[in-house]
Amino acid sequence: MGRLVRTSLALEADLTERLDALLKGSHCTNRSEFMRDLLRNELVRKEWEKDEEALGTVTLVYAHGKRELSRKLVSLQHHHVATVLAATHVHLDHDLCAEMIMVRGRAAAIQQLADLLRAQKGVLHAALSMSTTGKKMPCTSRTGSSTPRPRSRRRRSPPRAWERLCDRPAVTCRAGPSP
Ligand code: NI
Repeated sequence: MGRLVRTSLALEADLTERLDALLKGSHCTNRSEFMRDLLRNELVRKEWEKDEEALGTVTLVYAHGKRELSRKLVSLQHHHVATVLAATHVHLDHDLCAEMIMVRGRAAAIQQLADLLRAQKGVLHAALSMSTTGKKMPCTSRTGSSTPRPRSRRRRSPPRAWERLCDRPAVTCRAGPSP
């Protein structure tokens, strides 16, 4: 974990009000957490801009009945086997499928694969979620404590919103007709 350094910011009053309004609507409990998240998002954006190794998820919604579409989508993933880590397929209804494809590799290669998948006839929507491998991400605890307490003496506070989300069981598949 990184060493915490206290710093101060000079912001115009109206900008500070906007910051606090954004903070209220977020999962963060204080300005420090909020600023850390903003900075991390900016660092990830820079990693993508510089075409560094990145992590992403491509979400596709498509009509599986479209001629040859399912085969083409699988074929594209096989041709990018160095970057595709895993894929989850969900049958949304009788006609529609969703696929979440987790990808790791150079940012441009991930973007290219997402663009190719999006361009296939029958794909109704495609979204690329850009994330990071975390290798270059400064790491601190969300509570601001840089030294974790021993496990036996650690008091368990009620889980916060983001922790509750992490506790949800992962749903990776739903019963339905095969494409
Ligand atoms: Ni399906």
